[in-house]
Amino acid sequence: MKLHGTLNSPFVRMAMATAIECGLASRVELVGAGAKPDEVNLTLAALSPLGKIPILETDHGRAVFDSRVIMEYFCHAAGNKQLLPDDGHKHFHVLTLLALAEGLGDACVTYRYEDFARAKALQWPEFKARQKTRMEACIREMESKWLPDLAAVTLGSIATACVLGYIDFRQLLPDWRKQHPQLSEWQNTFKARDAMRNTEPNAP
Ligand SMILES: N[C@@H](CCC(=O)N[C@@H](CS)C(=O)NCC(=O)O)C(=O)O
Repeated sequence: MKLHGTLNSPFVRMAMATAIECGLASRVELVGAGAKPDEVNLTLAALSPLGKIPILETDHGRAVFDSRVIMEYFCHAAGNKQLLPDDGHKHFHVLTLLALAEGLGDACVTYRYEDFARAKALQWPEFKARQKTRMEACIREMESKWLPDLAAVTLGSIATACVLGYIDFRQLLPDWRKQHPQLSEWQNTFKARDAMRNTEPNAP
């Protein structure tokens, strides 16, 4: 299987970390590079009209996207029932935590595009501020409501750890660790896992 993207993307990282947690690392080759928000990447566009990373090209030549579907695909391929339990209540709880982390990731990447990729004179300060407010609200909620769920290794906790790692990597919220010491401690413990150590972001 080929996973298109770069580990600098929190969405690619969570997909790759899931492959490792599922014992599929040797079957997944990471290929390609980043995707720019203002350019069509022809390789990606041939696989998905969205042209966003990650995209998984399966051994059967099919394209699977987006990150949350790829993560579920890996669990299915490995027969892993721990990362996304079948049981209805737990299943939707894990998916809700995953949606929270993915939503935080979307706000982070949107903020970064506006802040870093767009010319300063064209930036929309209210839009940037709204992304920051959303990021802060998600982190607050993760610490106040989700720590018991984060204690288990699931698709939700993997995604949360990857997105918090992205916030550090891009220095988006310099004070989040000070403001949320329990979540910070959780992330420090989680990032020592092999799946996290082997998927560190690696470029500027
Ligand atoms: N919902 C998507 C989001 C993926 C996403 O936003 N990827 C970014 C990189 S971090 C991307 O491909 N951006 C290129 C673009 O917006 O055109 C997922 O979970 O896979």
